[in-house]
Amino acid sequence: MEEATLVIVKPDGLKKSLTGDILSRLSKAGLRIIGAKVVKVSLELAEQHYHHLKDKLFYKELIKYITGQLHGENRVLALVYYGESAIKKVREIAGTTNPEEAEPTSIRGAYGRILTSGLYENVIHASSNLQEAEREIKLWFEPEEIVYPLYPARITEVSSKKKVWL
Ligand code: IDP
Ligand code: MG
Repeated sequence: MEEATLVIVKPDGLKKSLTGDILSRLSKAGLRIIGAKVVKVSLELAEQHYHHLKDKLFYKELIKYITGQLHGENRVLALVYYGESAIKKVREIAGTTNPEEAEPTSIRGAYGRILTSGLYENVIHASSNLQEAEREIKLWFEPEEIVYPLYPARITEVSSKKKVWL
């Protein structure tokens, strides 16, 4: 089945200049990139993204991680990949959650580590199932930022302030 998945290159990936290598590893899956942007992660976005982990002991540290407070780098690269079995293919290339248990040839196995706080610093995020992918893609991207009619969307009139170039 053709499906979409969200990938986030986390702040450690950017800090260590791993973006190029990560993208070329992911390109081996033969998927299409249908959305991509650099995002400054707000506390609100971080909390929504990781809401299912809010009871975990590592949650506070995880929020600091994704908002860049651990790396002095509040920037992530968010991407949407689309194609046959995209979720599984990307998870395989990413490696398992714990970087010490991940295949050494996977992204997390090659570049991840466990911090002294116990947090898994594992370089990228990848959606783990269809439902999660849809929720996450809708959280991180507006319909117009994706060059493919992925999920139903509607036109709405909004009157709000917008920043424009001088
Ligand atoms: P995933 O990123 O492989 O889908 P999740 O369970 O969704 O794993 O956890 C989100 C993130 O929280 C992980 O990528 C990792 O950075 C961190 N994390 C998850 N489980 C643990 C743990 O047991 N100890 C420390 N950090 C963890
Ligand atoms: Mg997850």
